[in-house]
Amino acid sequence: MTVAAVCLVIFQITDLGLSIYERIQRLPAWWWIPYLLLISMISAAIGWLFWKIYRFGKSETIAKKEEILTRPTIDSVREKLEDARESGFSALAIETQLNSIEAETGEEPRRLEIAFFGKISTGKSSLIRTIIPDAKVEVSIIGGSTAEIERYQYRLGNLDLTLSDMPGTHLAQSVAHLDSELLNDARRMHIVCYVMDQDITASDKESLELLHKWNKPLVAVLNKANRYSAQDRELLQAHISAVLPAGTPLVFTESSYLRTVNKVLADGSMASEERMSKGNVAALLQVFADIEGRRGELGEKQRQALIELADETLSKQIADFRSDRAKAIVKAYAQKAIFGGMAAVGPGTDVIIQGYLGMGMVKSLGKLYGIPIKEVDIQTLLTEATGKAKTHITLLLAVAGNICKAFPGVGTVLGGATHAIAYGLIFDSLGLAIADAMAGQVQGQSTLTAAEVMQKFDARLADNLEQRALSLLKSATSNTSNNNNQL
Ligand SMILES: Nc1nc2c(ncn2[C@@H]2O[C@H](COP(=O)(O)OP(=O)(O)OP(=O)(O)O)[C@@H](O)[C@H]2O)c(=O)[nH]1
Ligand SMILES: [Mg+2]
Repeated sequence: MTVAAVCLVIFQITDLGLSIYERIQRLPAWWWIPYLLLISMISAAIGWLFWKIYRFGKSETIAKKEEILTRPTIDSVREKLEDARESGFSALAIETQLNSIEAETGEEPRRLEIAFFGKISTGKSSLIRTIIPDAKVEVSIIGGSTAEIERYQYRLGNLDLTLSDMPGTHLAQSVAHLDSELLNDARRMHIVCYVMDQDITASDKESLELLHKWNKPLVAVLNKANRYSAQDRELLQAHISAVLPAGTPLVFTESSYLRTVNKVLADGSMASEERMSKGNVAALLQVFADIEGRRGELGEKQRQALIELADETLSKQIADFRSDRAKAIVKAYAQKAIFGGMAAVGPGTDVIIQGYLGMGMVKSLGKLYGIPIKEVDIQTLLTEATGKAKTHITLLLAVAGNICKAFPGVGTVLGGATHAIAYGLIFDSLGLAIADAMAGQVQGQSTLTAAEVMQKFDARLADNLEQRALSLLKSATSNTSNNNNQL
């Protein structure tokens, strides 16, 4: 049936096309050439329109991805700070940091700071002592000898370098256990020498990938190379180079270290003696010498790293600030809901949730998170929340009833206390769910969906209810007595 219909349509179109073609042939060229041109232009325009509609969603997602990948700039960090300031946030330390980063714009760094970073006991301190023999560097067979970053000044040709001896990334099995402060310290330096003393491990790779993701110029160092035969070195060279982030040079070094030498004395007896081995850091020094011409680029990368660190610290501080404020807002509204519940003529969740209280809470949270939500969307959200709350109301009333029984005086202090506490729990759950959903949104854009909020609301309505009801009741009664005292 369908095939027949399709064939019929094709025949009709062909028939129409042929009859038009026949008639056009009979017309003079001055008539049919512009006519065909017009038809092609209209078809091209329609085709282009369809293409645009088809590409619309896709190009937007690509644009969004690019936006996410764009690295922050001083201006974007300032803008973020400005937006958060509108809800009462301030971060003087970050502003000072931004000012000092800005003050150094365009200048090539006179001194380059190189971090000696890596797992415990790989020989970071020994390497520095080999490069600068007079330096008083703490070296120990027991890991953890370097507890804080120690800085040593070193001049190589025309280059002024600061070699920074970092504490070993202690027994970390993975980056998740790494001291993030330590990683951030490494991130602030111009170059990171990642020191290993064996084949590259999974945690080495994780650290290196993280540093590479931050665009940090890296040098991989395989120290204690004297422990390996020429053949093993070749295998290590091939294996490590294959997994290093692109463009990372790998050098083999041997630091000078205290070794025990046994010798035969003149009387034939044996004696052991401790001697400092010579070490060999020539390959590493060569890499350092080669960076002379890269000062500008290294300075720029370090500046960018500082901006990114400031941006991350700021985002974290803003998130903490908003989370604290959101909790305070939700708590205040939950208390208002308790008093609203007591004042209500008859128990009914709709009046309270969909009334000015619910509206006020969502608006306050939206303002705090810089998420614009239309009034109609708030209404939809609150209607859905009311429906959801109704499905939980029996349980909520039971929990609230138990709490009231445990505090017999409450019934007299708070009339209709059971319903009031249940309302308080609903507001507390809804507010925290909205705040949680808003915290995951991109500033200034509203992609907040009622479904997402309802999912979180559902979880909150079943979470630790007794404890939360108790704390709501305590703060409500203390507020009541405060109010009474004030009267
Ligand atoms: N065989 C050999 N041993 C070395 C070499 N370099 C360092 N060592 C020994 O490795 C041990 C640890 O050296 P450190 O320089 O303290 O290592 P580190 O990486 O600074 O250690 P932490 O600061 O504790 O993380 C010491 O016993 C050194 O003597 C080397 O090239 N070859
Ligand atoms: Mg050390």
